[in-house]
Amino acid sequence: MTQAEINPTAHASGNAATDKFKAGRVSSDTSKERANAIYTDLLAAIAEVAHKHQVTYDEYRVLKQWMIDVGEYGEWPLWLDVFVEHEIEEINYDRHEYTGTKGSIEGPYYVENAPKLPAKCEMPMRDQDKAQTPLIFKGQVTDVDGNPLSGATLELWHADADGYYSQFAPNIPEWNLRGTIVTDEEGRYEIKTLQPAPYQIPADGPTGWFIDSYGGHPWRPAHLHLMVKHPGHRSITTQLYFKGGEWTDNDVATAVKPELLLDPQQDADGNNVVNYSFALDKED
Ligand code: MBD
Ligand code: FE
Repeated sequence: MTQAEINPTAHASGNAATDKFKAGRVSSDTSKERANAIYTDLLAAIAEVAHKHQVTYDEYRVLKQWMIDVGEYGEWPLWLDVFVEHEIEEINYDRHEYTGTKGSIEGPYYVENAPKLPAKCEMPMRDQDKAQTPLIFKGQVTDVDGNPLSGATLELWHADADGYYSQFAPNIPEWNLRGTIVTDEEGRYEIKTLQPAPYQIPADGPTGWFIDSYGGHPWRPAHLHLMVKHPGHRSITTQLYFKGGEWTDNDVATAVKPELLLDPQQDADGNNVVNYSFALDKED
């Protein structure tokens, strides 16, 4: 095995995320008038910052080199989702009068169509994953009035104990720690997985150099990613964190909300057990 196969590099995970994103070609119905307003304000904001800080030619050239590097390492999905997505998520939540479960950022490592699993299930995992502290995550999907939503899907994905996501690091089974759980007649689910660990975003590429350049850190608190869907209801993309966990107060991706903190309790068998339910708003 080469070193690159043992330790996934920023280059490899970045390019995997970029390829995944490019596969679903995106579009937006933004009008020319709106595009013009956004572009004008964006350039004005850049001009203001450049003048305020009297940006030098060396600094301008370093920025240009860095942006080229981010592209070549495939790290635009990573950099944008870490530093910008939380603002977009907040804007689009605040624009509506939602009362259901809070969302959070999707991040770069979601994959559609994870295999379906029954309401009571264990996530696909290897022996090394089973050696970690088990986490039993259970609850119910309802509408905002508390009516159970049977047949709702709960897509769950998270990193292994080493901080690697299947399909974005080598030598991990394709759907490891990824699944689409279908709720039962009462909208309930009970999922056995592993207790995730704090997560360091890939730091050996241009996103890591960027963080180093201002003396920051590349850590996110331990988290579970979820997408919860039911026909006729607004889909929720969110993340759940752990109360008192490291980095919950200074997530590099600024994506923690107090409503999204879990507080699991240990049962007699040594499992961490937690109840967390989701309320879905009606579709707009
Ligand atoms: C992650 O796992 C993640 O959740 C985010 C937001 C960014 C990078 C890696
Ligand atoms: Fe993540």
